[in-house]
Amino acid sequence: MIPIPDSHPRAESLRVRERLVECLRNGIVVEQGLIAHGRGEAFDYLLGERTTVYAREAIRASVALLLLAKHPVISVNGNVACLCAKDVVKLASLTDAKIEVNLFYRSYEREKAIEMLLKEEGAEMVYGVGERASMSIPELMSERRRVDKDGIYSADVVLVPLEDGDRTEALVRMGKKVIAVDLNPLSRTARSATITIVDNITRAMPLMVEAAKELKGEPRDKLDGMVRSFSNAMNLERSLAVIRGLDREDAETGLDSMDR
Ligand code: PTJ
Repeated sequence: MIPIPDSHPRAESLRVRERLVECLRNGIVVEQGLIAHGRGEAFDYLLGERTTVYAREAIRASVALLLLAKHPVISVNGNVACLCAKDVVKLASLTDAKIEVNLFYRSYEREKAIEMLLKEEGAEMVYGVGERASMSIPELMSERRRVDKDGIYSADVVLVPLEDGDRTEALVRMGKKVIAVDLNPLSRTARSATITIVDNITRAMPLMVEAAKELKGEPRDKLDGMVRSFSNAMNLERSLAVIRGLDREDAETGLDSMDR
């Protein structure tokens, strides 16, 4: 890993790249994961590399939905494991969610490497590894169709950071509520999820953990109100307006420069 001086204007972004390259070398991330991250970076640049007020609204509604769920599951792929394994474990513990490995470029070796990383960070049980992923999501052709009977298959709410559109649509068709984290507000995933957080997972996941700590003790009707009053279509339009430089409300809050 090359030393990155704190004074570098893109220091954080460069550190994340280094981490992904390290994860490519140790078998967690696939080459395509670096390309996917590059696409995400481009949108992040346009968003100002900060969490917008709209992403914060989506984060709170998502955490409320996870806390209300009977069988919540957090789906983990290579990039997510690499960039936020610790926060995945924390969020799962706070919301009583299961953790399932689900890969687009599936291999048993990667599943085991990701399982081991999650366990190093404190996960007790990791679903979806090897023979456990014996059920199929109907009408889905990719390797992502294979899911765990006791995990995603029987979940009512699934958090799918960095997802592909096909599976999001298929999960919604199965009657599940889907929470996506995607920097691209135009993606099919973003458009078809129940709630989309348009933010970098490296910022969104720690904020979800904080929101879960805060909302955990709240009454169900309050959480329910937060979910009901959230409109994904409107939130995406607002995120898009930020990208297009048309949104003053977000720019004027100054929240992010204080919070980070
Ligand atoms: O580990 P695997 O085998 O499951 O493969 C994982 C990748 C990411 C390669 C696979 O899911 C894939 O090909 O993803 P896509 O279809 O390219 O979608 C990635 C989406 O995530 C794009 O819309 C990006 O804008 C977005 N994205 C990338 N990096 C980030 C991100 N969104 C939030 N935070 C990021 N850091």
